[in-house]
Amino acid sequence: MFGLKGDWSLEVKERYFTLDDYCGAEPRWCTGCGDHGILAAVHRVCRDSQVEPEKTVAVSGIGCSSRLPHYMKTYGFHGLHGRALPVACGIKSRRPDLDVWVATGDGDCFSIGAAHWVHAMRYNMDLTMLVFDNGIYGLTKKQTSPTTPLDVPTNTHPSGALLPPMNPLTMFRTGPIASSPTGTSFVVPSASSWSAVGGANLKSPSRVRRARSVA
Ligand SMILES: Cc1ncc(C[n+]2csc(CCOP(=O)(O)OP(=O)(O)O)c2C)c(N)n1
Ligand code: SF4
Repeated sequence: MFGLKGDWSLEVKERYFTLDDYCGAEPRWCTGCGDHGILAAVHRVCRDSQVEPEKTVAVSGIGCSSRLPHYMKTYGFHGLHGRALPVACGIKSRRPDLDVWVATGDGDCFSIGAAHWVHAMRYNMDLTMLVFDNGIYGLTKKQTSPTTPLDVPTNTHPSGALLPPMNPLTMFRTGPIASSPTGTSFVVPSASSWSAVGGANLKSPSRVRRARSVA
């Protein structure tokens, strides 16, 4: 006859997640890239909040910053340039129980993805959007982005940008700029705790922007 053995239990064992439970592949960013600090902060926030890795999704567009989903041991979607937010909103609308992170660059978000960004703000879903703002197109090696300062020569504007840089914080609902790894550790947890689109514009120095213009 069938029967439950005395030592069987249907209770789920309590789990404690360490940083290793959130760390994915070895990052391929350049040594000294500011993106390393942002990734470390994201791992720490996940560990501190003890959100289940299987209930976490990292979504991105295209760019150096958009490699983040590969570096998370969670679900992930590395999408198309500028299109991280529509994918993230789609996931969140069907699965509101998931913790959704969006990694995007200043080019990805404020240039090609500008329209999506505005409408994601209108939908105002409970997700965390991190803009890795290095003021340049990093992956494609130094073209002007919407946040490139006027005096920075680039491949597309060797004499400096034509337009003054936009200030994304005038369009976010809230969120301070972090300019150092210490600041990043402060801003990323606050962005992730907002019950709306928690947006953080994170200064992330790129080696490409410091490199001599190759125009
Ligand atoms: C539709 C489309 N247009 C252009 C590109 C080329 N492209 C890839 S990444 C990128 C810009 C990346 O800059 P940013 O979003 O600031 O990210 P970063 O690499 O600096 O982190 C561009 C123009 C592309 N992949 N797809
Ligand atoms: S090119 Fe710039 S943004 Fe890309 S990994 Fe290197 S330092 Fe980082």
